[in-house]
Amino acid sequence: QEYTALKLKVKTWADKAGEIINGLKLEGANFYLVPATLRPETMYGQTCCFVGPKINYGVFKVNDNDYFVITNRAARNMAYQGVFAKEGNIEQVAEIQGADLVGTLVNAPLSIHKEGVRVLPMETVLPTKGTGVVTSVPSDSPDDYATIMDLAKKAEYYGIQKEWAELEIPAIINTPSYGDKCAEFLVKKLKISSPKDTKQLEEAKELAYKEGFYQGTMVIGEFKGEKVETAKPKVRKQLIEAEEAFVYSEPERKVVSRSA
Ligand code: ZZB
Repeated sequence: QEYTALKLKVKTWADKAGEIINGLKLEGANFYLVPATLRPETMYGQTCCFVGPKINYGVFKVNDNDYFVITNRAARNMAYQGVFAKEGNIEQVAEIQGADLVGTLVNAPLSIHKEGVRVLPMETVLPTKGTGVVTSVPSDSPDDYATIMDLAKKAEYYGIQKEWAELEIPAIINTPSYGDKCAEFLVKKLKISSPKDTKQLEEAKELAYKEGFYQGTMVIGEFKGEKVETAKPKVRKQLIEAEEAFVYSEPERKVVSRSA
């Protein structure tokens, strides 16, 4: 599986994460949350960044100035992909639980939300996939739409500020069957009422992928008016050239349904 790994630079840490990071005394260092995505063309629509609240994340040294917050498993994969200074070598400087990252403000490349987006909890993040960090695009990902709606509805229960989950969701892609925001359309059509409706969400995701990729047209950004098929590699190339993203591959894994 070949992903685009996106660098979401930390602007301000949530309290608990900040205590851990300050304790490292790495003055002037840059820290990034690094989600892995298959949909670089949707990055204009990022409204938050999800972590699994119970997942343990490592803070890994990339070079003298930069550190990535990802799972240990992802760091081990990256170590053999020329991401870190020394091939095959990982240097972990701290560990932070997902719950302690919630509330951190990060810069999301290309997002319409230039002021940054928040790190929020998502119970269904898989620690065994990608980097364990997920960038949220509620216009085009049914999982993200269902989760963000739930977070806004139960902000207090989740211990977050409601407005963190209420950033504007811009339209990114138009599709003939599902309109401008296919995730919202599909969540309603399949009567999905919670992020725990994993079976329907799996179906919605498949439909959204197919329709978006084969029938979608960009309605935002530099490649507005172009088919998703042609815009996708262009947006990806742009992000990589700007050093805001890099290629991240992971060994093919057995496909296990999320509801299993
Ligand atoms: C942004 C995005 C925008 C995504 C979209 C999807 C969609 P897949 O398809 O299941 O193989 N993802 C990445 N890592 C994880 C994880 N550890 N746990 C849970 N979800 C994860 O997985 C690829 C997508 O699943 C990734 O691409 C990421 O969300 C999420 F409009 O990034 B995506 C119709 C989907 N649309």
